[in-house]
Amino acid sequence: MIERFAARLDEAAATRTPCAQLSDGQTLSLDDAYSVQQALVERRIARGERAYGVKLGFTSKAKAAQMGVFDVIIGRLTSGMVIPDGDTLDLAGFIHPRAEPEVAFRLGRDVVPGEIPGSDLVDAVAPAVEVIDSRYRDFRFSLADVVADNTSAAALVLGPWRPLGDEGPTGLDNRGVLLEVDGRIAGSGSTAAILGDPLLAVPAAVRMAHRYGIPLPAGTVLLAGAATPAVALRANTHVSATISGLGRARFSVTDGGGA
Ligand code: 0L1
Ligand code: MG
Repeated sequence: MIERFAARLDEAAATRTPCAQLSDGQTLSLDDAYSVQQALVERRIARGERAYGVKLGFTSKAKAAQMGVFDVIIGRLTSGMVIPDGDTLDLAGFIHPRAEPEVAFRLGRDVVPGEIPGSDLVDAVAPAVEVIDSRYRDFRFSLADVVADNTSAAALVLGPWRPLGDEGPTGLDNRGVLLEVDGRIAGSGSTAAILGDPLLAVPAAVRMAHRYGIPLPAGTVLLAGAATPAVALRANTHVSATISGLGRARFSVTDGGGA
């Protein structure tokens, strides 16, 4: 069942054809869903991608309440998902992608299995955009479905890194966040929407990674969660996320014909 479900999601992504939810007509446990996620990521690795990082979902109280969930979920980022800052995303590679502004952290050392991390674990912070793209029809899913679908992970853009601790006197817990499309505000909020303080994503990610056997070596990138609702991407637009005091991550969107 695990391999069959992973194949269905993999094919949906490869053919840009959304599929039915895995939980339609049958029970999918959360543990099985994480096994499907693992099998899905292994398919990407087998095709030559590298493990790049992890991401958290449902870190905002509003989104978690909407889904009726009480804990974060974890997904995996691979090298093929990375779009260089300022580069282009081609809509032809996605089904119905949406962008959300995030804070990214980089781990400065390996996480030892079972450890409870201290503040020395993170060495850098950056503004980021995550592109999510559900492989399910109409972006509709149960909790287990979205976990199996690697938490809708599809692409990411990172702005400039800066050493953690060098981001000014005010901490990261209430920074202004702007998501702009063609210079117009598409979303605005505060980093407080990410677990109350995006730094709390670090122990949360370590806890989830331990639970599901995900290695966290030095250099792992962690997307901490969205600070505003995600916006649907349209062709021939320019998207940017700005986090006050951290800077900006940006990209252009084409439909294959150039922006
Ligand atoms: O990164 C996210 O917050 C996505 C979590 C999965 C739910 C969704 O696709 O909206
Ligand atoms: Mg996200």
